[in-house]
Amino acid sequence: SGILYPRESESREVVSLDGIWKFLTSPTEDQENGFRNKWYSTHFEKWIQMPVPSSYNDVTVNSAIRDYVGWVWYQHEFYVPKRWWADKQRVVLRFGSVHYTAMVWVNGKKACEHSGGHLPFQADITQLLLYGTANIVTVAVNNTLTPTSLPQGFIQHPNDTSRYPPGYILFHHDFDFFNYAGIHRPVYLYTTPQTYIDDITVITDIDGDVGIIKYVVKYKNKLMDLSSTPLCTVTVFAQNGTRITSVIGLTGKIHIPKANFWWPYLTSPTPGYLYTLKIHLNSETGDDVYRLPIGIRKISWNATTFLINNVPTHMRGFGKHEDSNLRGKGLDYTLLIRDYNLIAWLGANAYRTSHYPYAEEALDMADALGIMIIDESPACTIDYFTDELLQKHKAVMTELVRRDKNRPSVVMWSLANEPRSFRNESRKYFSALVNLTKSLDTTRPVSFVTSQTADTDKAVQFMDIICVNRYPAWYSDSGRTDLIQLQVKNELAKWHHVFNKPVLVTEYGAGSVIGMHTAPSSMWTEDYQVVTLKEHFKAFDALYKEGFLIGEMIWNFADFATPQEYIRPGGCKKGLFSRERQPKMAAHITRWRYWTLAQNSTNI
Ligand code: E9O
Repeated sequence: SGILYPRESESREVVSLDGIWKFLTSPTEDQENGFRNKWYSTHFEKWIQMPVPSSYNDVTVNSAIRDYVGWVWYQHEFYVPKRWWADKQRVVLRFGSVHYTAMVWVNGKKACEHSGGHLPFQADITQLLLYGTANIVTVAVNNTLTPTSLPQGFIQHPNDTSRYPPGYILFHHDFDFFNYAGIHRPVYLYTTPQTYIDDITVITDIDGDVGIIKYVVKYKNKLMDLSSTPLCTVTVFAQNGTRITSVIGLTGKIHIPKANFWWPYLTSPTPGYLYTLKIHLNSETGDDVYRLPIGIRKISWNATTFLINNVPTHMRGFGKHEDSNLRGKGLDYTLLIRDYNLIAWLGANAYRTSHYPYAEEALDMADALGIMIIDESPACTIDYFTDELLQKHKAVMTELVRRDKNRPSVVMWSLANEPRSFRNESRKYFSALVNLTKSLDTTRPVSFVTSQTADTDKAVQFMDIICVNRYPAWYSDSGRTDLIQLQVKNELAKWHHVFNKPVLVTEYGAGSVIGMHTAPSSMWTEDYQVVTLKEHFKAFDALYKEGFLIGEMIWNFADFATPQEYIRPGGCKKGLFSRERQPKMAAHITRWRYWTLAQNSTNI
């Protein structure tokens, strides 16, 4: 089945279930309590209030909730119009994401379950609903990560009773961001008719100034058998709403003469140009209409260059996180728009969804503004490569491509961040994963992000583009900013010469505590972060002349929360912006550089 974003139309209604839900945690030592006592079949007796969407961790003042590991429970009451039943509507309950494992009941009956904290899931709940009285939805959420989850996490039960009370749980993971949990993204109810558009796949291409749209529409039919195939009409509208052309058929190819192509930010006066594809399905059970925004563009690459619409393109950007004060990883529209305002202010044209798939609402903005996205799976820092993990990883890539395949902003798939790809087992593992991903999508490059070296990495050979994280003068040769140029130039050149592929720097940078200054610069000051970036800029300029560097991404867009550790002064401080999204000195020099690069680029 498909997982189209819920959109209102003349045949579909969308109702948001976001708001304040009831919330409680299971007793730490009795995780089965809620299941045994069927908390999903009655109103919660005791609860606190919890916003949805949001992480639950930082909303209260209780460290037991912030640091909770195990099952928490959410509950909410809602009504649906009686006419949905009368009109024989199919009703779907859809979660944008719940971290990490979720079980959902509607009126005491199991509706669905899902594991994986960053991708949508849904269930047809038509038969579970009560039409004319209150409905209750209950969601049990478990944030525990295991050796076979993506990302991996590890639970320990220490048995040294002189240091830990009996039953004490220690939880750790090898990635540095806080494992926020809860109902992180919007919850929607939406309706469709009995025969409905289930999925749409769009692939675009260009030929001179002609845009080519190839599409496939899949429909499903709920109850009775249809005696004839539904009629599918596809109409293309320009961004200003003008109707351009219509074709008929569940699959087809549309030519748009003198098309407005989708261009990255600052390479055209109309970056992120979107057409609308209106799909109209007419069957004996009625009409279904779905409107999909699409961008017409072509991606290509060779041994040195990455091209959008046949124009060599450099990425200027950073890695990000879904992270903010109080909300944790919960979607927040104010934060979302603030971030895109800052991205535009910087003159950036790209970012990586480090280290998991981001909210669909965030990618909508990238589509519309022309921000290129490296769409990353949640496989951060995987250490052990087992068959079981590979099966999970394949399933996640399948879900990710299914969700994001039609997005013009998504220009590359990232299978993982910093896996231990010096291990021999990583060879077979990633070769299988690359093959799977390429079988799902032939139009985008597939890669992963390595922190190994050209000599030790066993899996980078399967990737289309070499993505490297490097921290000279921070994690190695700390304090020695005078070495940055030499090391960056030599290292990146080596990657290219060994593998004969384009190279992208996906992480570099330094931590700075906002407001801290020294002269000469020293680690953790804003001055040091500025010097670190400037030295990299000089190295990159030299490498652009050699022709194989396709972009630069700073770690990180903004400061973010980490577990409490003595090496982290209140979180990761490598942000260009503070966690409150105010600029550090480094943001200003990055802005100067990115606008200069944009103006010098050949395709402006
Ligand atoms: C992943 C990112 O999420 N990369 C880490 C970042 C960090 O600062 C983290 O926030 O912890 C850096 C990995 C460093 C790899 C460089 C290897 C060179 C060592 C000699």
